[in-house]
Amino acid sequence: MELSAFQFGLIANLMSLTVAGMGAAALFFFLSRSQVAPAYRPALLISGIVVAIACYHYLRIYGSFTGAYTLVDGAYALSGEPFNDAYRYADWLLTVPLLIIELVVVLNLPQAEGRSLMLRLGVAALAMIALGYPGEVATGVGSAVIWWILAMIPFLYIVYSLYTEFAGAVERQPGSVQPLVRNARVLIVASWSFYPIAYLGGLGAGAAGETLLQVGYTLADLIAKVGLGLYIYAIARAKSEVDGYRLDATKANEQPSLASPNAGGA
Ligand SMILES: *C/C=C(C)/C=C/C=C(C)/C=C/C1=C(C)CCCC1(C)C
Repeated sequence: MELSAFQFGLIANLMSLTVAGMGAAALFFFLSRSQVAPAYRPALLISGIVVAIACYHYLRIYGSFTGAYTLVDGAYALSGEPFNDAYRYADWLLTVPLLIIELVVVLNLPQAEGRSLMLRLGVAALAMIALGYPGEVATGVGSAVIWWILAMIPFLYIVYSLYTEFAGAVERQPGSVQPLVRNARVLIVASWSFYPIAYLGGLGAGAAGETLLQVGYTLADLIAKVGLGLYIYAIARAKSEVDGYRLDATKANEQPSLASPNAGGA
């Protein structure tokens, strides 16, 4: 199968942009922890770990993708080196349960309730990815569709739980925080729905199917990881404010290099 120069460039450039986006987001989430009350710092730490893991995997995905094609007469032909799909699935196996944990942790739920939600949604997420992988690498369309249907069961369970059980937890959040949490839930359901669609798009054999699959997964990863992380940050800021947490104004204004006459000297 051959990709046009446009298709190859679109996919490779988007993967490269994602390396940069994930890396920048990791710095932002790690360095922003001091902006929120201590109770919400673990959620920002987990957001940062998720995008750091994805940054590493996108480096590998970019390398594997560009190695799998070679320029022949203005188009990109397969080089013979296979593109390694397992980088994506290994990434999801780690990051999807962590995304669920960051969402539950930022809500600061009673311990038993939070743990039960994390456990059930986390196990469903692992089952969804484990059931999707055999279909992703299957050669026949028939078996790919069967694995897709099986993976849809835990996927739909997650969506269902977010609108039933999780909804109860949302209702108990402070008023100013509720709309943020509801929007974060919409972002999760919308961005996660990209994946099963891109997977089916990839079954449409040929260059267009491959382009749809790679572009779909890459954009969805950016939105699901960086986009959700920014919501988690906004929720953590709003909850810190409700809790009465204030950044120490005097300390925040203390810029040693500006305030100290000796800065840069001895
Ligand atoms: C950061 C990565 C994320 C949020 C990945 C999410 C992945 C999914 C929601 C994948 C779902 C799939 C199905 C529902 C069926 C077909 C197989 C999958 C694994 C692509």
